[in-house]
Amino acid sequence: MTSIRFGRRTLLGATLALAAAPAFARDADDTDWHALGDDVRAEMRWAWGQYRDRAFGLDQIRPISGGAECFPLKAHHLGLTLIEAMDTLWVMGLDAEFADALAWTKTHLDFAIDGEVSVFETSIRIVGGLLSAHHACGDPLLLAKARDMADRLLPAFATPTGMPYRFVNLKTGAVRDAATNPAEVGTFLPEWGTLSRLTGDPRYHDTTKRAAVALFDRRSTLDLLADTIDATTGRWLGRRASVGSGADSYYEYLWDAWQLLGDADCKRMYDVCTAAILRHQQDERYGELWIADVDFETGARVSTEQDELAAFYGGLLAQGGAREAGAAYTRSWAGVQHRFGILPESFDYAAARPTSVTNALRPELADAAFNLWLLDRAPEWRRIGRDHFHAMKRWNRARYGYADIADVTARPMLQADHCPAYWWSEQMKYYYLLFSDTPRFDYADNYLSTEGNVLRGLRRPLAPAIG
Ligand code: DMJ
Repeated sequence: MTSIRFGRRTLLGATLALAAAPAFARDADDTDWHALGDDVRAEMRWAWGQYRDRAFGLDQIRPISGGAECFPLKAHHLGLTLIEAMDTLWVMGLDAEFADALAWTKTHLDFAIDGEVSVFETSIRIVGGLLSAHHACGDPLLLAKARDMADRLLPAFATPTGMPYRFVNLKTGAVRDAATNPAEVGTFLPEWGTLSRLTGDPRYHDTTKRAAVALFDRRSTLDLLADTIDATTGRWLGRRASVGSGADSYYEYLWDAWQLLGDADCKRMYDVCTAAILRHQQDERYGELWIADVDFETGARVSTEQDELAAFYGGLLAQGGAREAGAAYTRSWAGVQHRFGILPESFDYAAARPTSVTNALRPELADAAFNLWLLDRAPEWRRIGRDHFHAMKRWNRARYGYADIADVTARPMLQADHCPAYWWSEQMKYYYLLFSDTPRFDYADNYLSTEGNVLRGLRRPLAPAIG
């Protein structure tokens, strides 16, 4: 794996950029981290109270109006927020709240609905959320529900290539949309491999591994993957290689299958893909490292725009051994955070300006900071997480919960009446784990999924509060 080296000029550029950053970015290291962890927990408890009072059992609360909206089905609620929140509530020791969510799940959760869902979204959120809640408390019904959902998603993988259709009907198994992308093809193995391990049924593991390998086998001679592919023919439909939207978690799950399941094939695939990305996509400008979009067959640069979704990638690079590049990429995004307070949904690093000014309450930079901190415990990663949390508290807090931002460049920032359910599973957990040093988590041996679901590393208290 290659890594970048910074010369004197770029270091000078980075120093000047730092000098231009607002004062709060350079706070002395006097933060009381455990008090900050308590604050995160208090915010989680407050937001959960709003959800419990106004939207309990519904998919997503509308944090400004107090209404609710469905996801991933269009016209039926599955209690998504509750499923996503469970292991976060548990790790924070919010045991009464966890018990409420568990009781609802055991009594009301029913997937036999005549409606279609995204296979990818439903797997990372619902299969993953139920498995992490099962990991927290051991209740066999949670595993049975996770398996029931996986069984309903399975028909999507019945293609000649093994790569899944994007949508499936939960009741009829009808499938739709063969034009897919790396993330929606290959973000399954950690959850489905766990399902196979816990149930003894190899189909979950084997089906999803076949899909991940089928995509890898279609890489270009440069070892790059493009952004769109036909799951039925295996033909590429696009040419753009990216680590952002539509690709991101494919690479994450190659590494994760190695980390969680010890899958050496996936580690080899991760190493091949990552070496190619570092060789062809690194772009160093103004002392910052970015990962450009390039043509997957020629390596020619096609864009200097970065999705905010790619901000997780520095943590992954570092986990996979490219520590220097991972740290540099995360610092590039932290610079954008220092400038705007909250990351814009996309950013052109050559022009140094946002290309989309919204932010869908995104967790990616906190995710990277947490993963980097797990590796070296350097305070700079905690400070990036702290600034992310403080900005969220300042700008995203609404009357009934936390809200998206419609414009990160406006002052005050404009909010939007939406709280994605991943908020309950991701940044609130990353912040808490980053600041609290909780005994409920094994900081040396753990695994968090792309949705922040903990599938390894929860430590049950000696006398469990939850039966
Ligand atoms: C989450 O659902 C997951 O992290 C996914 O992999 C992509 N990003 C969203 C949150 O932004």
